[in-house]
Amino acid sequence: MAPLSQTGFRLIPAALSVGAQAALLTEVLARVAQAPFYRPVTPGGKPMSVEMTNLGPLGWVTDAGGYRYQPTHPQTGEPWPDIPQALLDLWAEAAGAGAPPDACLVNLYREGARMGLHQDKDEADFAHPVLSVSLGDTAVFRLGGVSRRDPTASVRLASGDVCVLAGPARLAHHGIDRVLVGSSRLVPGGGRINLTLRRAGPGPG
Ligand code: MD3
Ligand code: FE
Repeated sequence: MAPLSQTGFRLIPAALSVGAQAALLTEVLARVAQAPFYRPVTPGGKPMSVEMTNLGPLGWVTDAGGYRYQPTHPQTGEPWPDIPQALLDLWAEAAGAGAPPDACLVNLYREGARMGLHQDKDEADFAHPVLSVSLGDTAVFRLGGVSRRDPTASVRLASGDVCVLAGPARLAHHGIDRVLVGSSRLVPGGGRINLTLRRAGPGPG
């Protein structure tokens, strides 16, 4: 693949100040109290090392029934809590004036959690960008190309960093190789929280 800067991958280092990171995390954790983190199971039956929950009208889930978006928490049966306004504002600023996000996946990486190389292909329209916010411990992120065999590059994502994936990068393979334990003190109990905003469903825009 072409250099990262030409693929539609945009990293905005320290997009959020330390104060903004803490305020956002407080808003997210208040919602997590209503929609607790749980450990999803892949369609093949393997528990993921990353714990997850969602905010917004739609949430990404995986279980024996496959990968999909659904409006309710798989364990509580309740609708997902709303997306904090600060995240909607960030999307409008950084991802553009298109359709607003309808899904925010919240990934929790405690010690040893990782995410294998994959593509995000469960959304209705790949023309919409994806925006990710990193909070807490620094992650070693791997970004490849649209083909699984394309070369990959390693990028560190630190607390407060935002990345926007648009154009060809929207369908690039990517994953989290590891998290640098103890590199931040932001997340209570340690680790890393990643917020991924997406337009998952069909509809306006
Ligand atoms: C590149 N999450 O939830 S965020 C995921 O840090 C996911 O938790 C990772 O991959 C995490 O699906 C990476 C950065 C990211 C998000 C979406 C992308 C990178 C992406 C979509 C296409 C290409
Ligand atoms: Fe992904």
